[in-house]
Order: sequence, then C-alpha cells, then structure tokens
Amino acid sequence: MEYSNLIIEIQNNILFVTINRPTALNALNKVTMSEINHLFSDFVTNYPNVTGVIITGAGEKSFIAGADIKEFIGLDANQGIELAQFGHDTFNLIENLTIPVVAAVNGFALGGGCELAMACHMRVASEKAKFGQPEVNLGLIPGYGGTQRLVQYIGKTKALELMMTAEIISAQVALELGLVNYVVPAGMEIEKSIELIETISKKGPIAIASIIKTVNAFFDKNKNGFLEEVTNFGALTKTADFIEGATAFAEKKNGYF
Ligand code: DAK
Repeated sequence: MEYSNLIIEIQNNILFVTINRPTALNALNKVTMSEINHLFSDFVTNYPNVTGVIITGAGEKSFIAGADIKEFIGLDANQGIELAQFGHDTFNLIENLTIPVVAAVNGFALGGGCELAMACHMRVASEKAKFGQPEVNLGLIPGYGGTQRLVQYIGKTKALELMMTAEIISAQVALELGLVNYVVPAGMEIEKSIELIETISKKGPIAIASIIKTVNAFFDKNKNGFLEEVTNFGALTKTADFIEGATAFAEKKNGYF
C-alpha cells in the first residue's frame, strides 16, 4: 500500500518507518494513525525477512509532537472512546510485534508521540529529544496508553508528577528515569538503533519473539507471567534454534553469542 504520511524503506532487512508530516511536527492525525495500524497489521506475513523496525520522525525538530490537537476539537464522548480504542489497538500491534521495534527519538516526543515511543520495545534518544505527557494542558489525559505505560517504565511517583504538571523533560532526565535506553549525540540515534537490532538479529529469532511475548505477559492482567514463562520456556526446548545454539556451545562453535 502507498502511504501518504509514512515513508517506508527496507535496508539490510531492517524496516525504517519515518512519520512524515514535518510541517505539523509529525503530529498523529487520523490518516497517520490508520496508516500505522495498517503497517503493523499482518506485519510478519507481509515482511517475513525483516528482522527489526526503527521508527523516527521527519525533519530535525520532532519525533512526534503529539496527537493532532486540531482534529480533537468538537469530539463527542463516543468519538473520543472510538479514537482512544483505535490508538490502543494500533500501539498494541507495535508492542506485540515479535521482532524488535526501536523508537529513534530525534526531537519532540510529546503526548501521543511519547505514547508511541513507549509502545516500542526500546527507545534511543538524541540528546536534543524532549519527552512529556502534556495532555492536562488541553483538559485531557493521555489516551493512547500513556497512563499505563509511563507508570510501567518510570513508576507511579514520577509518572503522576509528569502527567499532572505537564512537565517536558530532557533526554538525559528520561534516561535517568528509565524511560529511554540510550541518549546519543544528535544525528546518531538511527545508527545506535541499527546497532541494537543487528545485535538482536544474530540471536535465535524464536527466542527473541518469546522474550517479547513473555515480558509483555507481566503487564497483561489476564495472564500469569510466571506461568507464561514456564510454558514458553518448555516450548523453546523443541526448537531448531535451541538445538543449534546449545550444540554450537557444546562443540565450542559460533552459535548465537
Ligand atoms: N497537533 C497539531 N499540530 C501541531 C502539533 C500537534 N500536536 N504540534 C505542533 N503542531 C503544528 C503547529 O500548530 C504548527 O503549525 P502551523 O501553525 O505552522 O500551521 C507547526 O506544527 C509547528 O509548531 P510550532 O510553530 O508550535 O513549533 P515550535 O517550535 O514553536 O513549538 C512545540 C514546538 C512542540 C513546543 C509546540 O508545537 C507545541 O507545544 N506543540 C503541541 C505539543 C502538545 O501539546 N502536544 C499534544 C499533546 S496531547 C485522544 C488520544 C490521544 C490524545 C488525545 C486525545 N483521544 C482518543 C481523544 C493525545 C493528545 C496529545 O498528544
């Protein structure tokens, strides 16, 4: 499918997604959200050889400056619920993808932008990046999973403070709070994201998929994460990846190390 607000490129089996609305600082309007949803639905079937995804924003200033505020004016409660549910469904597709997804945060990651970055498995921030959930300034709360994921990453104490004060924090503070994995010099965020994906792609892909699935179970109130771990561990012992990895170790050959 041709996308109007996403640029998609594949290089060395990594799929790069650039949110491309630089004149609106890449704000997530309905079309962009639909395109993201379309891209991540049936992703593994459509892109069987892709080993990882990197999401970034077009231009030098912004990753994503939020949901498109101009589209929210005049929404009624039902439309609000529908939009929020669609946002949740879309970001859950990213979170549950069985290959690593890294947000290369090149600038503002505010509101829905911070929420999208948090749905990714890892975040690499440029030293210029800024993070925040300033919805309260609009009389709103985060609507794309931010109230839940921010607590998961940085704990209730600071999450409540950031959401209630609408404070925008630097990349360095985001690192100290545990919101991002790395802060790198401006312009190096894609390179560092590639390095992470290349490291992961040398490991057994079935085990990587299982790590994502099992860790996500911790946050799923309908699942017992420990039980999931036992079951998923058992399932991996039958895989060719395990047999190959363990045999290579025993024979002192290069395996997944
Ligand atoms: N939406 C729409 N347009 C935006 C935008 C946004 N979030 N952020 C920036 N833009 C547009 C600006 O309107 C401006 O457009 P023109 O006026 O040139 O047409 C252009 O991008 C450049 O922005 P600025 O001129 O403002 O650039 P500055 O460098 O001066 O300032 C800034 C950068 C990031 C500090 C500023 O643009 C800003 O404060 N932006 C808004 C940040 C923000 O509050 N983001 C929204 C967070 S709330 C929901 C689900 C989710 C959400 C809400 C509801 N439901 C299901 C109902 C989530 C809400 C949010 O994300």
